[in-house]
Amino acid sequence: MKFSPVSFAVALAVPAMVSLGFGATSALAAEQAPKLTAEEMERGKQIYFERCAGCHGVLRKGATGKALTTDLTLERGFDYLKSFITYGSPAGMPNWGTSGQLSEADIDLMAKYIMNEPPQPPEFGMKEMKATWKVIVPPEKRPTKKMNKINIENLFSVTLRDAGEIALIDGDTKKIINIVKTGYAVHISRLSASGRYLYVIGRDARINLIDLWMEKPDNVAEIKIGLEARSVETSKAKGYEDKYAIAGSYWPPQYVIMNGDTLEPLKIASTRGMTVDTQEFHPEPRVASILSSHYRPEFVVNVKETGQILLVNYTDIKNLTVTTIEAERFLHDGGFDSTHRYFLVAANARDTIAVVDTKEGKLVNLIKVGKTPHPGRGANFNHPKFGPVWATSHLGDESVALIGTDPVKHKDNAWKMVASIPGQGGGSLFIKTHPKSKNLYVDTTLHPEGEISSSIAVFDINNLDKGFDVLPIADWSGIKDGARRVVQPEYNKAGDEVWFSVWNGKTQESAIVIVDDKTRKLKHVIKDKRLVTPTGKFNVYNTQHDVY
Ligand code: DHE
Repeated sequence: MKFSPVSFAVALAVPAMVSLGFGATSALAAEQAPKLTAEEMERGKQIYFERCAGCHGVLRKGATGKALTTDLTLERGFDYLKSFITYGSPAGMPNWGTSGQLSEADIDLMAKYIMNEPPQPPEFGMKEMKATWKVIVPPEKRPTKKMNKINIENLFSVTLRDAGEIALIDGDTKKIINIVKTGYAVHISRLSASGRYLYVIGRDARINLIDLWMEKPDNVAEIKIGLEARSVETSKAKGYEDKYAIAGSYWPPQYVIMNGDTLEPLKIASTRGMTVDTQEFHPEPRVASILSSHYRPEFVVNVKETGQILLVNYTDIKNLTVTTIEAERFLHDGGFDSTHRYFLVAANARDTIAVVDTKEGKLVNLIKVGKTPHPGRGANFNHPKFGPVWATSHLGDESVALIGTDPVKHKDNAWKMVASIPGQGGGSLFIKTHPKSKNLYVDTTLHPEGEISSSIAVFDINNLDKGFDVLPIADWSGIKDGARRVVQPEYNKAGDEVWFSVWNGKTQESAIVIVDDKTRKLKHVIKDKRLVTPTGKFNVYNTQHDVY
């Protein structure tokens, strides 16, 4: 199979074309648009949610993908839209037809569907959340001490994207401990401050709370906090350990603070508001990444379309104090520097990294990097010349950008791009190192060439100018068929091995390949028919302590 699409839309590489007004002329659209039956509308809605909304937005106003409002789609017309969906574009639209992911009939339907006004999805408030909230094992019935012999700190929570599950894998024995049913296409896993509770959020905004102290770790509570979501995090400040969880949604555009051990929803706040640049109202500013400050009792909430970074103080959630930082539009993913004081986040469609001082609660700088930065949580290391740096790779070009992060001993390098080094290619999603490692790994998951998307570039941190070695991870897995995309390096707790997903189609074999960090040689391959489409992997200790 050729480069195959992820609903991602590589379209993250496309500069945003956002029209802020509501779709042109609903009445005109209704007249001109091809008619669809109620059943066809339903199917179109489902496909749009699963494949398109992540990049183009529920209201189709565009962000990381282009706007698809009816003023634009009606003008383009059916044939143009159909061929665009079928073949994709070099700028990043996946080739849904030629990759075999959508049938011709579905593509016909989708071309017609997007010429019709988007149905306005319903709001999702306290009543709706409470109706979905289930406490499966109440806190008083849970273990009072760890009931298993698992080395929890070296456990991995692995997203099984298309199965609607996660796999809990023992990092020491490499054995699957449990497969837990979750929401649709889980996005991330996060840990409570103590490391006992694991929170998992699906794209359908369902959160599962898993208790790692149980004999066999499993779900103890769940809730749906909206219709579409990507982020969840927990309170980490002293005195608030394991107390609160927060989740942000793409639709409705809002975040919710919950009880940490039951997921009971306590407070919902909308993110609708004004954009930081043109100061216009935006009806769908989605919540992208959320981090938990190590310096103050605050959540750092990144609002994509408005470009605001909200510092949400959770000491008094009845009288919520929120510091609104004007950053840059199209905020997406990011992480802390090595001291955990500064937070660096990609405003991807603006080719910018925004830096926030979480101790002072202020914007430090906006730094131009390469085309469409996509750091995941980024990579921190000590550069022999520039001192402590944080690095990001890019979706839109092959560069790896290094930003100086030490304003005390390396003042001249701080909050600047101090170097940009060439990697294997564009289409990179994640970059990773570990405080104990001398290696920097950069994936190229969405690169159009199979050889590049199925391998990893690894740099020697002390000799970055020397270039990189290529590790043929997918070949090492022994899997011959499929796109075999290699995605998201993740270290074990000790920092001496790195786990990579070999991500294939739902009906194909996938694997996890483990590399010995010191020798860069293959150490182990995990294969199991239950490992359906593994993508993100979250080591408990590293996720709990923001080690990256
Ligand atoms: Fe992600 C993180 C959004 C597609 C794997 N992804 C994130 C975060 C956001 C986000 C906002 C940060 C969460 C946080 O830190 O709180 N991702 C989106 C999208 O909107 C997008 C582009 C399209 C979509 O429809 O979802 C998208 N993401 C993907 C994928 O297709 C990936 C590669 C495979 C998958 O499982 O869906 C994918 N995203 C990930 C992973 C992380 C992530 C593994 C966490 C990285 C980490 O190290 O923390």
